[in-house]
Amino acid sequence: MIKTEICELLNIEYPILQGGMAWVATVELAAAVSNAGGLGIIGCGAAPKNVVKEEIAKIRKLTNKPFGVNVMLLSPHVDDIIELLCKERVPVITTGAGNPGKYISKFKEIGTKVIPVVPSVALGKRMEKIGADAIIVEGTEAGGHIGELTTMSLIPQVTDEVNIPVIAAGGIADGRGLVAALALGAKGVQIGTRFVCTVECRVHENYKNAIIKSSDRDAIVTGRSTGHPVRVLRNKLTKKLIELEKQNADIETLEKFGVGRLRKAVVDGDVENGSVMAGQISGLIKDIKTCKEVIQDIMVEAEKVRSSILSI
Ligand code: TUI
Repeated sequence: MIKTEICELLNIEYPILQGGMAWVATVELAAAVSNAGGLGIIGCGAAPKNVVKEEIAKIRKLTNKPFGVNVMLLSPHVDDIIELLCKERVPVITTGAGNPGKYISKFKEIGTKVIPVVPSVALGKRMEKIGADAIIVEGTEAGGHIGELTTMSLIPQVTDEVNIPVIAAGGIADGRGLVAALALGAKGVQIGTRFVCTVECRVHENYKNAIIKSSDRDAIVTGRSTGHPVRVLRNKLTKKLIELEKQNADIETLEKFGVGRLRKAVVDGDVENGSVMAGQISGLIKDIKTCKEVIQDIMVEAEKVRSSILSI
C-alpha cells in the first residue's frame, strides 16, 4: 500500500485527508474518515465556540484515531475558536480562506500539527518559514472559496519551493487523482466533494443528489467581483448572482444576497436557492458509498494505476 511521510506525520494509515467543509464536515463524517484510516476533519465554518466544543467532545467518543479541525479564517468567531482549539489540544489544525500567520506559534507551543491551506507559492513559502508542519495546496478546481491556479500547475511549483510536505487538493476524487498528485510531488491528498457523497455525511440528500446528477461544466464560480470567489453547482441562485454581477451590483448587495445560502442547501435541502458548494470533479461522482469504501477504492485503484504506469 502507498504510504508517505504524511502518514507518519499525522499517524494515519492512508495519505488521505477529508476537507474541513463548512456545515458539511460534521463529526459523523470526520469520525468515519478517521476510523477508515484517513484524517477526518471537522469544519468550523462560521460556527460559534460552543458548537465546536461539542463537536470535539463527540468525535473523541466516536474515534480514538487522530482527527483535525479546520478553522475558516473569515469566521467572526475565529479568535474564540483558536483559543478553544488550543485548550482542547486537537491533534491537527488546518486553516482556510486566509493567512493564519499570527496563530501558528500558539499551535506549535502545544504540539498541535498545523497545516494551512494555501492557493499560491508565495503563501506556501511564508507558511513554511513560520513553522507550518505541512501545507495543503488547493487548486481552483475545488469547491467553495477558491484561488486562481489549477492543482496541476500549482503543486509542482510549490513542491519545488518548499521542504515541508505538500498535500494536494482540488479536483481529486479517486485513485488516479491520488497517483497524479504524488507524481507532481505531493505527499498526500485532501478530498472534499467525494466525501460529501457518503453514507456518513449528514448533508441533505438533495445536496448529495445534486452532485451525483451534475456533469463536468456544472460547478461554476460566482462572487469574483467581491474578492471572495466561490465554486458552486449551477442553479437558480447562481443565475441570480450572475445577473447581479452583470449589473455591477456592489459588494455589499452581493454578499448580503449570499448570507445563509450554504445552510439552506445543506440543512433545508433547497438546492435551487441555496449554495451547493462542490468541486469541478463533481461530474465524476456517481454514487453514495461509505467513507471506508471511498478510501479503500481510492487506495486499490491507486496501486493499480501505479503499477500500470511502471509497466509503460
Ligand atoms: O477555505 C476554503 N474553502 C471554503 S471556506 C468556505 S466558507 C465561505 N463561504 C463563503 C465565502 C467565503 C467562505 C467555503 N469554502 N478553502 C481553502 C482555501 N483557502 N482556498 C483558498 C484559500 C486561501 C485564500 C487566500 C488561503 C489563504 C489566502 O490568503 C490570502 C492572504 O491573506 O494572503
